[in-house]
Amino acid sequence: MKKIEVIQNVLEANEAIARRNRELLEKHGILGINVMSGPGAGKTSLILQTIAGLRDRLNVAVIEGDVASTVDAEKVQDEARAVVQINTRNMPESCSLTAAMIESALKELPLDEVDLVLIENIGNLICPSEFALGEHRRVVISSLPEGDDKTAKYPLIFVDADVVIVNKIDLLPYLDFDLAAFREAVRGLNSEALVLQLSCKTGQGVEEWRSWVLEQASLNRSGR
Ligand SMILES: Nc1nc2c(ncn2[C@@H]2O[C@H](COP(=O)(O)OP(=O)(O)OP(=O)(O)O)[C@@H](O)[C@H]2O)c(=O)[nH]1
Ligand SMILES: [Mg+2]
Repeated sequence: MKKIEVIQNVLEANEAIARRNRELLEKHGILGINVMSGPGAGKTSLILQTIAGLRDRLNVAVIEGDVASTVDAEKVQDEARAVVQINTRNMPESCSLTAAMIESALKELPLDEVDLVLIENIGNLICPSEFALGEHRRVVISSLPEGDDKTAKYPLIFVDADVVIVNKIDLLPYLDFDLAAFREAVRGLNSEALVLQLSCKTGQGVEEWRSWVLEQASLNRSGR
């Protein structure tokens, strides 16, 4: 019982900070999107594709989460309006970003000059589903080489997603990935989620994703 109480307390404390983060974002009219996936599914690639196509319309800041290294922050630093790297290696929660980490990162960003904050979460499909960050929207990327059974193995992360992206669609001819079964499984867990098939490599489907982001930014500005 004690252990359960402790976990409950950690998550409640996280929720309180997440609410503060969200209020801060809203004060500045910023949309926050939490990008989650297993390692290597394409989070950084999607962030780069998003900035590349929306640069003229939105000022984008990026918060990069990784256990170690600044590899991803270096990839986006020339493209984003601002970038902050969080390394979770020595933190109590190393397998997910937490609201407290985002609170610290937001202090480093020029919030008055930003319309969209893209948060790249730690690459795994388990812990990030537990920790609210104060984001407005949650995106989960599943990529073809991972296999079409991720919904069955890691259902929780799909339940709260606003968008599920099936990335690396360019690899479809080479892999046994049952797209119809995957879509059906997502729908079984979360009937509201938008499912988008795309390739960050070829750009296929990326415009639809960018349109969704623009639409969400405009809904956010009008307070919805
Ligand atoms: N063929 C193909 N490769 C892709 C696509 N998107 C990303 N990749 C490649 O997949 C690898 C991982 O992509 P990243 O964007 O770094 O993935 P990530 O989710 O940020 O990875 P971590 O931060 O390590 O968890 C890179 O070699 C990318 O070039 C795609 O649509 N098609
Ligand atoms: Mg990455």
